[in-house]
Amino acid sequence: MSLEALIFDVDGTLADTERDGHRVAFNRAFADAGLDWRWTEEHYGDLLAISGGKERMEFYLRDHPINNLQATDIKELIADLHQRKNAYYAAMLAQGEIALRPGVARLLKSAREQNVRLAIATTTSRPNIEGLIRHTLGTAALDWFDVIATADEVPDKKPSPAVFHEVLEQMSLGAGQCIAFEDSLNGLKATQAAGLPTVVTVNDYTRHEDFSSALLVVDQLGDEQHAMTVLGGTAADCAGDARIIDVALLRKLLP
Ligand code: XBP
Ligand code: MG
Repeated sequence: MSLEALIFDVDGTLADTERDGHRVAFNRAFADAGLDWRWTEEHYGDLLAISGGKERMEFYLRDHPINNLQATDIKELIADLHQRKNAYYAAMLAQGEIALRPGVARLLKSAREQNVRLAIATTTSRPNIEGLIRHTLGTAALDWFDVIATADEVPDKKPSPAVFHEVLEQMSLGAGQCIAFEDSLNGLKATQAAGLPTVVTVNDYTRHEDFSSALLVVDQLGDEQHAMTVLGGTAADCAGDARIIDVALLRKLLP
């Protein structure tokens, strides 16, 4: 099958947004709201098993109940905290505090040059992904993506494949014509449920997860300064001693 499109996850894949981005912003929102909640780097790693910032807070609230909070107020509280969190996160993006991972800009640009289409499939909110692209690649880069599907349009979050189904439908492509990029097990479960061959770029929060059924597992996409290390995957042998993931290698990997 010929390679027509690359579909990227955002958090943890395009950029390491979680530990020093969303987590810090959540803690600032909690402090603003007068809550004594504080998510440490380590505990946040466990909380990432829950996809979606609102769902993550709802999950945490179950073990950290707030006195006199009525069930009907919970939704309002979570929405307020999430809005505050995203405002702090947007400010961090605008300050240039969050960079793309090595090789991401390179691969996006070379895919475009070779007429391989681009899309984004994420469980984060639309302003978060648009802010990330705008403040790393520039506003014009938003047009590089044929589809940007977010939790705002697809509330059914990973590991549900819904967001990938949405992307494939909007692009009029079959799963076998695309390669997805993910960093987490929830992400891989979602891509595989949609039938998408997947390259996993692990990060510190996810490198212990079992990605053996992915097409390729690497520590990063790699660039001139940072050669990637192949960690596993069903097509690991095809990668040979490649230093970076480029379109030629992706074409070779595609089953
Ligand atoms: C990312 C998420 C998001 C972010 C925070 O998962 O689960 O919840 O942590 O963003 P993925 P929001 O990388 O699989 O897309 O607060 O907007 O949910
Ligand atoms: Mg992710």
